[in-house]
Amino acid sequence: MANQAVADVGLIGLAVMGENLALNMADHGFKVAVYNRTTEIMRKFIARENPPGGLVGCETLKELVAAIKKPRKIIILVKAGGAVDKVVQQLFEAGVEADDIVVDCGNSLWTDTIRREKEYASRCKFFGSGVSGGELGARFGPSMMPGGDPDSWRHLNPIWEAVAAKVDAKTGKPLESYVAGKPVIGGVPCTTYIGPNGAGHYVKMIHNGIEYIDMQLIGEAYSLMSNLLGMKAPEIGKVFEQWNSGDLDSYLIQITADILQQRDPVHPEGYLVDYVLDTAGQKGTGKWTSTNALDMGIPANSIAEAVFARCMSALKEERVEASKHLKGPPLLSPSYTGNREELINAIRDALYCSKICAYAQGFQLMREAQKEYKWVLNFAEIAAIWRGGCIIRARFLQKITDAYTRNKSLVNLMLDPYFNGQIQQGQANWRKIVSLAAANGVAAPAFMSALAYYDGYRSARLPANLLQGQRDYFGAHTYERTDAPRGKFFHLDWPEQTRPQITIIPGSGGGH
Ligand code: NBP
Repeated sequence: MANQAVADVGLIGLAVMGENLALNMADHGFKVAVYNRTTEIMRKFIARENPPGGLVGCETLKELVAAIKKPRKIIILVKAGGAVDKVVQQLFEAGVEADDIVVDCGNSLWTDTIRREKEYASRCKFFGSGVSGGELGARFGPSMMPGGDPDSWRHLNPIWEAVAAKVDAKTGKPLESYVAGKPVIGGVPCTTYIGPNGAGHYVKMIHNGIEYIDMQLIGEAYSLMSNLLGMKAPEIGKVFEQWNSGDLDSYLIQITADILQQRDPVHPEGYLVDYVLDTAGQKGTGKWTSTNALDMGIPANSIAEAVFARCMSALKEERVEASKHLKGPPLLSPSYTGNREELINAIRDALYCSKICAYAQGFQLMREAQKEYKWVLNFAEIAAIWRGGCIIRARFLQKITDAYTRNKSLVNLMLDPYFNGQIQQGQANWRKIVSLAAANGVAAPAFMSALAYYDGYRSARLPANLLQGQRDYFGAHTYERTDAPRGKFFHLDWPEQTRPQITIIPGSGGGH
């Protein structure tokens, strides 16, 4: 236990993320004062793990505050929500001062971070940082998305850069974080200053929204191989293994290959995935992304579809019952009698094209949010720090980094020549897979919604003209005309008038 300020940094919350991030910091030479609300957890952690002199166990927050050198840097890794505010209040009581930097590294809602920074401004420098990579990421190198006061970032930067995952400067490929147990020096760290107040947590939320759709798309590819071709889990696992050596190379594809080839511990003759119940949980960040998309009016339909797909999966009992009554086309196994290799390639193309749309939606959200919150986000850097450490890390992210490096004002990722080219190459197969899914009654909401996004976005004219007619008919909500300047609104006296009269309405339209 410490009786003087010896630690470089403090950490509160010793669950999965906190313990591992503390060890990661200690490995990189930072002395870390650690505290957990339940003291026994801290004691056990120190007894089990303490690398020589790297950790300072603290039984109270007062002890923790006293143990850290000034200006103090204190990381909070507790359950997101009210617990963060409780801990901050307790830190004030424990002696935290106005120059101290209190960093919330949990999955906090970005608007909470904006509020907290303002609310606590006179008592500490409150800072928010997204951390992605789960347990292993926290231990060996996560992707970190810091947001807050730039001066605080100067103090945090050396720690963040040291502990973050590293990628090769030229190829963007993740590097081993530790060789022979020693942290690797060099490489480009997967962290960069994102922007003020809630920017870091916002970008982390988008990362998680993209993670939802990435996982859903992979799930649909698996389902299509299983339902259309009658393939078994390990065979599909081998396909994912192959895909992982091409453009789809990513952490999620790699773990999917492993998961599908994992034998079941209870029935070793079978495969684990076949015994896992098909109901997915969620912790809310995908829902936040989708709600934010609706709030800002951005068509992130595939991200929302991935959240709804989890909601649908959760209706297990209802689905089981409905499956007895709601008939679709007969599901033969295999129902596809064409060339199997060609179909597998088509599924790969559909996955890749859908993935481009999903990321386009995530970046479109960030583009809009920066206007709303007056941030200046660097999309090339955001894509670059997702190349390693985080759950969505992928070869693909180097392509996104390149796209935004070529054109930092790119309006939509799909318009980048590389991604546009990929969609042109893959779209016939993408359409084939969506058609086959529909014809065979296989649910593929993410593939389908991504295609709808693509077709909607590339349509110079959509049927919203009719919709505006309907809105004007029942609610006098007005419409704009193709033969008049934008912003000029018209209303027709429907249909009671024998000869409809057009009225020009000053100002904007409204209503439902
Ligand atoms: P959890 O989110 O499971 O939270 C558990 C920790 O919060 C424990 O240390 C617990 O202390 C502490 N805590 C709670 Br709950 N209420 C508290 C309170 N009122 N005062 C003080 N401490 C309190 O931990 P986690 O999974 O390590 O995640 C930490 C943060 O990182 C979360 O925001 C999470 O969303 C985010 N995150 C998690 C992952 C992941 O893979 N798990 C990945 C990325 C981000 P106790 O031991 O006394 O109960």
